[in-house]
Amino acid sequence: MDKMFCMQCEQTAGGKACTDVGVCGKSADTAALQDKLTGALITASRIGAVVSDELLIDGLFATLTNVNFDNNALSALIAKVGLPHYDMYEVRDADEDTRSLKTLLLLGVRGVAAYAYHSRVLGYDVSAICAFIRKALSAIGEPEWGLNELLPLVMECGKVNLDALALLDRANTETFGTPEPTTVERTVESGPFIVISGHDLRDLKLLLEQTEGKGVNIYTHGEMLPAHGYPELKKYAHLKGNFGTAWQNQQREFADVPCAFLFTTNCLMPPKPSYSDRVFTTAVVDYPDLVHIADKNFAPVVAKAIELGGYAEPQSGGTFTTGFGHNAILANADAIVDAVKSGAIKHFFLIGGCDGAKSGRNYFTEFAEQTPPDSVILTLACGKYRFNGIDFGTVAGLPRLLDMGQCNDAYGAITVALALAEAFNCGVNDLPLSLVISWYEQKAVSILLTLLHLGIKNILLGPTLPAFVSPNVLNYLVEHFGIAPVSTPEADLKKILG
Ligand code: FSO
Ligand code: SF4
Repeated sequence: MDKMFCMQCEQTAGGKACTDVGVCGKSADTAALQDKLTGALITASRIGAVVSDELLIDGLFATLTNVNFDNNALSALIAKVGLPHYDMYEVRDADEDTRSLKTLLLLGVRGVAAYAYHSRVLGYDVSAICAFIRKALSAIGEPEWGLNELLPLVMECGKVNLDALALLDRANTETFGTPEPTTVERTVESGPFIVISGHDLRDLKLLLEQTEGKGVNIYTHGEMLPAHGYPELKKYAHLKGNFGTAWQNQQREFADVPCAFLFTTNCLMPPKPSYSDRVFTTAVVDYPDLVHIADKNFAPVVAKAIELGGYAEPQSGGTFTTGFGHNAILANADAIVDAVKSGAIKHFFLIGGCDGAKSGRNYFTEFAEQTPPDSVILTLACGKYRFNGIDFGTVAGLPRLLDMGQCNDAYGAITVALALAEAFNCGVNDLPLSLVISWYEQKAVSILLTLLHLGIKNILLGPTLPAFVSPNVLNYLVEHFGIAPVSTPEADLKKILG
């Protein structure tokens, strides 16, 4: 008998399911607790038990890939829900289309919950989003429901995720200002420093406040890179730059580095002994034996950074640029429209999504490299690290590569696409725009559902298609939306550009 069953991310074992131990490092007993937690939230939704929005969101976020590996923390969440759990094996053992749609819905609402989390901690009302999450969880527990009942809910999940992304865009800009194009240093200066990873801008702000004037520099990691574009964050002189590359390289890039690391959300990998003494977690992230900061008093992180002392000499690196959110791009809307009309810009590519460890992900580097010089590359999320070190030059006075932000900022890309469609008086699918999306975990699932809800067609998805999509569900997606797996950069570019 299988020790566990998890197929929720792109690196799932054998492209099917992790059944012994997670490729991500999740153990079978942790997987069982995550199932129990999900099952208890399903029970709560089915019987209408009072579970606060906070607990609902935290509980779902804790089950995302690379977030919570700590059995005590998961058991505490289960105890807080305090209800018997729906058996998640009912989903696994359902017919393959029901299982596929229920899994799509569950992973979709996990992604929605992650986005709602950031808005909630900034004080925004997420009750309408949570109402849908409860409806979706309840549907997952419906024994008789199949394709006809579940498909509309899967599509509705995409709509609700759009609402969640729009709310987060508002929450971030109202709290931290409108992102502006910014050059980010990759040189690490001498002296004590902290590297902060994950997506939570509020945690970064709190850390910046608590370290101001303490002689400790702050560097962002992974998905925290776009934070440098926000006026209310970049104003801190000790927010120095960005460290390392995408999440899957952390075990190599963190080894023996003389600083403290703070993880605010995914993607945490099991820390290696060479640096595990200096990794801290906060919020929904947890890992056995690491110090967890529950009260947002980051003094232990600061103390560790001072103890380690940082580098004696600066470690030189290049630069990245970020901060091309929808406001920054649309400030140039007239120039962009003119450039398209004159033929100076012939095509837009959105190449983004999550990064991951598989070698097939070189596709996204090669694809970006092979895009023609009269095209613009919009990017977002950690997949950008596959090519954001490359100088793509400029087109029509704009940088060819525009980093729109985190995966959380997918709303910005949607806003730009809709604005261009309006300017050209056409539909989004008629624009010279192609979406080439890399996926890894459940936030990407919710974004994909949002793109489908908007009727966006011909998305190229890679590096592989999700294991939880059954042949019938895939046929539906191909027939209605023209979704296709990536092939080779050469063939895909030829198909797109004709
Ligand atoms: Fe990446 Fe990880 Fe942002 Fe994900 S750091 S993979 S989709 O958690 O959330 O893009
Ligand atoms: Fe496997 Fe991904 Fe689940 Fe981890 S999250 S156990 S790698 S499918």
